[in-house]
Amino acid sequence: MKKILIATTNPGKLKELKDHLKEFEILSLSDIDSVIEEPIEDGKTFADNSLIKAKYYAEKTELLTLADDSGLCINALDGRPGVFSSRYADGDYEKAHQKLFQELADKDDRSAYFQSVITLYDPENNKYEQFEGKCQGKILKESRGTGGFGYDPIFMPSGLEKSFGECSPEEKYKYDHRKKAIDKLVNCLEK
Ligand code: ITT
Repeated sequence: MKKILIATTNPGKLKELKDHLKEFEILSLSDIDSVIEEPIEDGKTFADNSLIKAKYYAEKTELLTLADDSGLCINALDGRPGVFSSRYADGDYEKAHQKLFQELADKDDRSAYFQSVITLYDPENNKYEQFEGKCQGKILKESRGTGGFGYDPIFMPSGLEKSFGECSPEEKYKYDHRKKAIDKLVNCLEK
């Protein structure tokens, strides 16, 4: 069975990625003996930051490593918070939701999308592949539900009449960006 390190410090992402990769032997950062300092994510795009993380942890651990860089892009805010989604929240998502409601208060266009770029980095051959997934939808006027993580309670995907925060994990996986990227990765590994 292929062994893959999922290099994320985000427990919500880790849970979802584990759900999608049941046929692989999965390690997470907590399974690594030494504590590894987090890399600096100074890329301009999701693809840049995804590669920075995957390469960094792969070289530190010498394991086949998967990293996800993702975020919420809001059209009326020129794609913000985008690659800064985690930094925009700074650990307080309740506050981040309220800040976004304020920023969107005078905007008619509430369309937005989640994007994920997953990198699988092989340190033995210094090779990597990237896989992308997007989920279109809109930002609600109030938080709904307590499921998921991050921006899930304020995002309603196109085709559903509820927020990701109101969805079961299985419902979210029918629509979400990360599952789309993972499907492409699994397809590639099976070939
Ligand atoms: P790692 O870099 O260690 O993986 P992180 O949380 O900092 O953890 P990112 O830099 O990729 O990861 O930031 C992703 C941000 O986008 C973070 O604020 C998430 O909460 C948010 N996000 C990404 N996917 C999401 C999803 O499916 N539902 C809700 N929020 C999501």
